[in-house]
Amino acid sequence: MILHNRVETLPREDLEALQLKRLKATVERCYHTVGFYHDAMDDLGVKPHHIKSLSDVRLLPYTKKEHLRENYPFGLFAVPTEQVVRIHASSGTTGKPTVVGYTRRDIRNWARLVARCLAASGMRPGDRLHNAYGYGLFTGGLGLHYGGEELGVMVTPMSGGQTQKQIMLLKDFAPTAISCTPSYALNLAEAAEEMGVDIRKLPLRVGIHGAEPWTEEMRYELESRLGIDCIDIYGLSEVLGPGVGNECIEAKKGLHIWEDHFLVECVDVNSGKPLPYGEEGEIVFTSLTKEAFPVIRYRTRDISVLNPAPCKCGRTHVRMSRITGRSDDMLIIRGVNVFPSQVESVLMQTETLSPFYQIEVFRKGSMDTMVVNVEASPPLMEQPQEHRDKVAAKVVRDIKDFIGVSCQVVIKDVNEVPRSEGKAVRVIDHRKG
Ligand code: DLL
Repeated sequence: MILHNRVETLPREDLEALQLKRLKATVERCYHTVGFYHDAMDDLGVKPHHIKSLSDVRLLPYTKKEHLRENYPFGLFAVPTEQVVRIHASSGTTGKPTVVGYTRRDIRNWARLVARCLAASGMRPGDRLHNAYGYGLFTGGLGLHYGGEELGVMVTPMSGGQTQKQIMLLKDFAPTAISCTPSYALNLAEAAEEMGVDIRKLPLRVGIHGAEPWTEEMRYELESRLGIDCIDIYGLSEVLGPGVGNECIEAKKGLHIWEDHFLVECVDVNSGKPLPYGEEGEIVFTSLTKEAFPVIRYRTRDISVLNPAPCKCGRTHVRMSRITGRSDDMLIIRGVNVFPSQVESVLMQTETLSPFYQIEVFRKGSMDTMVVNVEASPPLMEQPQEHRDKVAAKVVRDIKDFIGVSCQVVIKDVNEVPRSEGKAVRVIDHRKG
């Protein structure tokens, strides 16, 4: 195992003692410095001294995205803005973005955490990282950038877009690792093939992919087309940015949450009731070390399962399964809950289809219709329409069997589904006007 920090293999007892010490300090500070937390705790009649064990976190109020919006832009900062050295913000498709801040120490901790992610992904000092996450308000670009430098790797700050230039630099700079969203990795794979560049023959060894849901099937696709190990990295700007958790290359089975910096819970999406390990629910984080923007019980809306079983890599930190999706991205089609990742799974098991897809949802009268647009693979393109219709009918059946919803499947020609340069837009919901 390539370990970047001994804390990753601490016995649980010691790790939990460290968490408790940090939790008490965080709650104390939030209560006394952030009006929102002070009022929310007073409303529940809970004081910092009530936190005596880790499970007492359940006494604390939840924080939700709307609370960030209500306190826009700096209302939840726990330090004076003079101590804030960096701001990031969520893309916020509607209304105001959510703003987060970092002190100098937060930036250092963040870099160290991302360095741990890169090390867990199999990287080591001396590697070269081609960083194709977007730079700017989005945390992906700068997050991976500082983490790479912290680990001691040569970082190319490529950002997203300029796909052909990316391929040229992948050839010329000979990076051993690439970081980008899985959907952009697929876009790059396709572009390289079109340009006659075989990425599998380049020194590239590992891909660090996250910022959007993706499936095991997508991992196999990327690994075989790029000839690399593809590793899942997780995070969200409200809690840190990338680097809250990462898979280990040894197991590639769930993301180790860096529990020395975050207390993680899984709760029922509707009732908010804490769930035992192994049950699927919404992931909730409390930050344990953040200075400028600590969060208490932040409801991520990300759906997953926590697994405390020991991992073959030797890390003792709990693992979170691949995110199925966000509760707010879940489509309800005639009463059936559908995550785009479930549709992805089915499509990617159909060999004659290419992995480029987009889902549209329409409402006609009171009837919801889900249309799955997916591109044909080149061999299918050569076949008569009749053959395509047969493939489409099979996918309709498979989606009905595996997900339980009836839908329409439209098989498109190459390049008819938009290519992603960052987070893919998987769903266009025409019901939302
Ligand atoms: O996406 C941070 C990030 C950048 C993570 C680069 C990984 C790599 P936000 O823009 O705030 O931050 O979006 C956070 O993206 O709540 C999840 O819904 C989703 N997400 C992030 N990582 C994963 C992942 C960044 N590995 C939101 N799998 C989160 C599935 C992910 N979804």
